[in-house]
Amino acid sequence: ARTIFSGIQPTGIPHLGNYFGALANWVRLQDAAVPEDKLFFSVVGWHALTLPQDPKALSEARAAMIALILASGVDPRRSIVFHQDEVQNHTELAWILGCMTPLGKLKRMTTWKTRLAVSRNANDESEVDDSLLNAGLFTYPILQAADILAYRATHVPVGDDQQQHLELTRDICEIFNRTYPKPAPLFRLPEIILTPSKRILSLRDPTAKMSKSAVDPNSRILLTDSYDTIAKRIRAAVTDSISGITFDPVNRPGTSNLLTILSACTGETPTALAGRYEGSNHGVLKKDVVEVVEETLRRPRAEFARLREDRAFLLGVARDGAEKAREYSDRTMVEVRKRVGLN
Ligand code: AQP
Repeated sequence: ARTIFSGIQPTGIPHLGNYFGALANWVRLQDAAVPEDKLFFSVVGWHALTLPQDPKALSEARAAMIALILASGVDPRRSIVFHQDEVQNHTELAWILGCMTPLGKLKRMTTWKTRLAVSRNANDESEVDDSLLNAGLFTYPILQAADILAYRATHVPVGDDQQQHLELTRDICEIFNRTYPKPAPLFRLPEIILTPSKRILSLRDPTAKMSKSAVDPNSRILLTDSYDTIAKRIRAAVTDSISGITFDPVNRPGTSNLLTILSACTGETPTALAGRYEGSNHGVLKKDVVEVVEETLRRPRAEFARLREDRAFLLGVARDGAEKAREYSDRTMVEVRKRVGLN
């Protein structure tokens, strides 16, 4: 049997990238699961705190995320949907794992190196602006490892941007098992399930990924966007002035991104789609992208509108989810405490 764990940050309404990269993929895994499999899908509030958040906005996004996960098709009768920050085992395990994680491994994380680079003084590279960095930004890959290992997950679906963190989780898992091997290794080495869909890029700057926290709202399409908003944002998407349509992510990132979106919505490969639009133009391509995106989002959008009115139901799902998550992770923690000598 498989135990699947994945999470999403409550940093805003999910966009097309989160939908294809995470939510829709979770539904696919849920549909393919056998009754013995266990699926944990978590809203990872503690991770959101690594960057400054407005408390009111965070609280709203956190509550909405449960509804959005369900609206995407995750079924709380088959999957355990919960708030990470309601299960204290994650932070306790993160501390224990942190005490056995070599510093060098954390320093090698690309996410950290990128943060560090941004905070460096342009004139003097050795100077770092500390106000842009915090300890949480450095150590959150350990919390991620704890999220996964608390459930002794066997499979973790992630986007390629998360692959390095998953490798670290596997390293930490091996370190724990090696340090406390008796009576038998506690953790199973989690396998990475790379999301099959390609990275969706910003509609305004196709060299960056589509992101919840990018400043320009026109750079993304949200799960809750109306048909008119979808049409406006796709029509304004940055492409290029080359005639005809080809799939060429290096030289034509904007055009290729539209093909990637079309591909994610239809299941056809971007190259096959490019062949179909070869003699066409951006206007025609964009028109079709608008229609397939609308078709894709119509149901989740309507479901979200319906679910958000049912506060009692949503609170019940989160409460039951946290209870079950606690029950499973408690079993791991009893064993962890015993092994490290804190029982
Ligand atoms: N543009 C993207 N294309 C494909 N997949 C994406 N994911 C994120 N952006 C894209 C995938 O969504 C999952 C959940 O992401 P997250 O909310 O935990 O954090 P994130 O990756 O940092 O997403 P955002 O939208 O960029 O949020 P902010 O702006 O708050 O940092 C992950 O599996 C990720 O791969």
